[in-house]
Amino acid sequence: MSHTSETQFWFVALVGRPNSGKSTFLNTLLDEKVSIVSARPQTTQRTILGIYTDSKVQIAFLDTPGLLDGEAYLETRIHEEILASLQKSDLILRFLDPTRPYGEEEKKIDEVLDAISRPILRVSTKSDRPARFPVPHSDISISSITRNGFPELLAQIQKFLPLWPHQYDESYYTLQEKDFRISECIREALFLHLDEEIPYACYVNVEEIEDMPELMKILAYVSSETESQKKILIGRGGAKIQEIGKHARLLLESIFWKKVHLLLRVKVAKNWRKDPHTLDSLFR
Ligand SMILES: Nc1nc2c(ncn2[C@@H]2O[C@H](COP(=O)(O)OP(=O)(O)OP(=O)(O)O)[C@@H](O)[C@H]2O)c(=O)[nH]1
Ligand SMILES: [Mg+2]
Repeated sequence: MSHTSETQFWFVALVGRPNSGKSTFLNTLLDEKVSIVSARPQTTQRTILGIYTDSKVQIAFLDTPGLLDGEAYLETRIHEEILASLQKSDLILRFLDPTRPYGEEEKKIDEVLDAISRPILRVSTKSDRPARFPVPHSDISISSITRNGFPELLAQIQKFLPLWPHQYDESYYTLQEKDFRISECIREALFLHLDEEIPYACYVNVEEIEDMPELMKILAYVSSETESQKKILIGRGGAKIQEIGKHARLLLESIFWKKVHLLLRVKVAKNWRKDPHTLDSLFR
């Protein structure tokens, strides 16, 4: 850990509407799978810490959930999660997606950010694709496919960073608990293998982990809201849940660098999205 006054450190929040490419940016920058990604909006539900360190600079990125204008219980928790991360941050990277129009969601984010006085860098994302709706007043344009704009963005961030000792050992790129990481990988698999509402109607809890030097054994439950969702989750002869399990297992093996045995069981938890106890356990 570096303690010299020559080093720089800060918390930098990634904020923007769902699907604008926040999590992909973080994974690409760190070259590690810290945050799950899908083509569907609202993939990230909890703030994910990703730590970037070089010889001089350490940046603790807070990858926040996409900001949505919802009134429901789950959305309220997600909103609280975003606000807490904004409070913690010293600089905000506002992600703006030029492949979609600047809509009501963006105005809502403007309002939230106006209420939090932090410096903001406006980052136009997905520059490898045609910018059908160019971002007004963008400071920088990046692509997480080509890494175009990454060095320039880091240089711009660095101008804001105060001289400050690095807060994390340089070998750390995240501080997520093992069970959280596992449940996130399973959630990513749900997003990739199930259509429409179903991934949003499911939550995951990891029941048992037996972690040995060359093998990790995991028992996890996927809970859906209804019996009919449970049927779809399981699929014909268990085919769907096997596909989901395989995706999650491969992801976990690449993260933990060991063989993984993953047993997935499916349950129904009626109305869990309105149940304060379940939400407490997910947003603990
Ligand atoms: N072409 C292209 N696609 C991108 C880029 N960055 C992200 N994507 C795609 O955009 C989709 C959303 O990416 P995410 O990183 O999950 O977006 P997010 O902002 O974290 O979304 P939420 O977690 O829902 O708020 C995925 O399909 C990514 O592959 C990029 O630079 N170029
Ligand atoms: Mg995300």
